[in-house]
Parts: sequence; C-alpha cells; structure tokens
Amino acid sequence: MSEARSAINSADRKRPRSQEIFDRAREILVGGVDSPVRAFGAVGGTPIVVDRAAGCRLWDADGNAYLDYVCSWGALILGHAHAEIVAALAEQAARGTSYGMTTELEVELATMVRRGLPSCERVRFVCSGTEATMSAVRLARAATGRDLIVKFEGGYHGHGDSFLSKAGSGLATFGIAASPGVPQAIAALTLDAPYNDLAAVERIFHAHPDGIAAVIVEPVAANMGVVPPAADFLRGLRELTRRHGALLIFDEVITGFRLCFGGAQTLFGIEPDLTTLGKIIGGGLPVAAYGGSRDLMELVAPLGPVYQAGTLSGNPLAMRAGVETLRKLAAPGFYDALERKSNRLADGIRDALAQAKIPGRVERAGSLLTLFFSGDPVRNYEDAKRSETRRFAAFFHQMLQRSVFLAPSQFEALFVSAAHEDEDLDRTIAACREALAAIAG
Ligand code: KE4
Repeated sequence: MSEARSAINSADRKRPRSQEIFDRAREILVGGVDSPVRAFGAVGGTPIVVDRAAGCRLWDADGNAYLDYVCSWGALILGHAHAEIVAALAEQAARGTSYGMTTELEVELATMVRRGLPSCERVRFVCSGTEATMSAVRLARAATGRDLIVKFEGGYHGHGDSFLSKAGSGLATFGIAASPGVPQAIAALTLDAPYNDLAAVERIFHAHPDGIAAVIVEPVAANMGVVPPAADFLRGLRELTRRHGALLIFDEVITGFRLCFGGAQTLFGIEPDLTTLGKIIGGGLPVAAYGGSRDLMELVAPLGPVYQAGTLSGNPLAMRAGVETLRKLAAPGFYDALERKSNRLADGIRDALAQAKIPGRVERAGSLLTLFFSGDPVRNYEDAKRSETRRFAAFFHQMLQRSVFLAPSQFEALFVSAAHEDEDLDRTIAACREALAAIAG
C-alpha cells in the first residue's frame, strides 16, 4: 500500500465525525465544498471538517487540533479569532452588519489602503478577489478602448471568464486547462505568456499592436506554488505596457499587506496602473478592492460610465475587521517578526529535505512559501508542473497525520501568520523531518 494510502486510511479512522458530516455535505453542497480546492482532489482522502479555530490552530469536528498553514488561503495573517478583532466585531455587529449606505469605516479602511499603496488614489471595495479582478479588467478595457488581456500561465485571478485559461490554483490542482461554459469568443480575448518571460510578452504586443488593454500579473506568483518574479520582470512589464499604451494590473489579492505594509509594488518599487486586493484587507471577512489613479477610477459609476456594483460592498462589519487588522499590521516591527519566523521555517524545511535526500526546494517570498518536490529551479508554471505531485500528496497526508495542515495542493502556498510561535514552527519542522523520512525512497 502506498504511503499516501496508508496515511489516508489511518487519518480517516481518526475523523469519524468529519467523515459523517462530509458525507452529508456531499448530499447538498457540490462535492461537499463551497470551493473546489477544499475537496482534497489532488491529495485524496476525506477533507477535514473544521469546527473552530484560534491563533495558528484549527480543530476538526472530531476535536483533533492542527497547526494551520492555510490560514483561510492567506486572509488570516494575524491568526484565527484574534481577541481584539473578535471583540471589535461583536461591538460592530450590535450596531448592525450592513446598511447599504456609506459609513466612515469605508473611508478609514480606504485611507489605510492608500497609505500602504499610494498608487491607489481612489479605491472601490467589493466582496471577493474575483469581483475585484473582473472589475479592474472591465475598467482597463473601457479606459483603453481595447479588448485583449494578457495574463500568465499558472496565474490565478479568480473565476471570472477572462481568467480561466491555463490558470493556477484550483484549475492547476484539477489539471483543468480552461473551463467549459466560457464562450470561445471571450476566451480568445485572453492571451497567456509564461511567467517571468518578458520576451514572450513582447512578442504578444508585437503581434497585437494597439490591441492589448492590460497585462494582469501576480507580482509574486502564488497560485502555481510560490514563484518570485525574476529580476527586472516586473520593471520590464511596466516599461512594455507603458510603451504600448496598455495598463499594468497588479493582482495583489495574496501579496497585498502580506509581504509588507502595502504590496509587492511597495517592495519592488513598481507602480502599476491598477491594483486588486483581497484576503488580508478583510481580516477573514469578505472584503476585496480595486484601486488606481483618480483619473482611471473616476471612469467607474457613479462618476463614470463603467458599471460595477454590490449589495454588501463595504459593509461595516467587514470594514471593521479590515480596519482592526490593518491597524495591527501597521505596528512597528510586525513584518520583521513575520520575516524572522518565515525564514526559520523555510530553513528548517530545507534542512529536512537535505537530510531525507529528497529532491525538493522551498521557494519563499516573505511569509509565503511552497515546498516543491522538484530538484530543478521553478521559474514558471511549466517548471512547477514538473514537481512530483504524487510525492506531495504523500507528504501532505504524513503532515496531516502529524497534525500539520498544509494546502491540499502542490500549486498553493503555505502561509505563516503572526500567531505561529517558534515552538509551533519547530514542531512543524520536526513533523516535516518525520514525514519526509516516511516518504523517502
Ligand atoms: P476570491 O474570488 O477567491 O476571493 O479571489 C480570487 C483570487 C484573485 N487573485 C489571486 C491572486 C488569488 O489568489 C485569488 C484566490 N486565491 C485562491 C487560493 N489560491 C482562493 C482559494 C479558493 O479558490 O478556494
């Protein structure tokens, strides 16, 4: 029996209530989940059913505790159920959760966003990263009068029709090249280039002079696993888009306020025309945003003709979670502490790989990291796909068996939060050593 199968069987035996709940979930939720990557499709076994979370831990329906490195896919940089955030939300909820009209909290959160990302002179809050990227692309098409969009293979920008060609995250996990239901006429408006390949982007611009509305990029790729930008890649995209009259959209749904108080644009010193944000700015509640220069953003209704709207956009409960979260991220030393912890974990995993003599590498950008089971450099999606995903599945279950919950896909990131203490990181490294030893050979 394979290591993965034996680990799955022994783990499932420990989670009878998760199994029972998931069996019922499958009877009413498609695949038992509300987002495909949660179904454990790439790693096998029955997904854990979470009962509660606090700090860097999750507890499943059977009372088993796990060190959590998914952190709601990056949203919970402070960790789960932070006492002050919970208290603020209780107080806010008592004042009503959504009014459908402007509140001062939206002004406060937008001001904090602009402080971190000065390129966002104007901000529009929405409820999901998909809404943010769809709206940013619509705005770019309106602003330029052009239709074509360039994205990168393995990049993921949510499930909007324009983004589902050769995408990362859940599509990569399930090996879906694109998605049925997206009309060919729409899919044809999106052109894909390999990540980190400036020459390929240049060829696309030359093939479509004056046709490209925007290039949308994850400034640090995290949906093919974590792949940092090559030197001058982002600067090259900035120059190319300027030269050809196209907009540059930084999709910072993951990197925004993850790598520093601001975005990758702050770290790399590249100013995009539009930015999309999500996850962290909602502190675990549904908040996302898009922003850019005043001239660009004032093309959006009600000031301009580009329509976009949302019932729960900017609702005060979610805004309060975002405000309280960003207040804590602004504290001196917050990111230095996170960097130290992330470096400790990455070095520990690298040592464990070397000790197990297993081909693998850890790619890291701040508190975002991925362990690729590949002996070769990972610079783009083709490289990432050469990783040994079966070995990843076995590793995933060995870690789960040792109470460490990683994203159930080679093509996702591991997120370190402020709630992970050194002892948690060292426990994770020890579990990693044992798990790698169990799958070696
Ligand atoms: P949402 O619509 O899921 O809020 O955001 C879409 C999105 C946009 N841009 C980037 C860079 C993203 O990473 C995402 C969503 N990330 C995935 C995890 N890689 C969400 C997890 C899931 O699909 O369940």
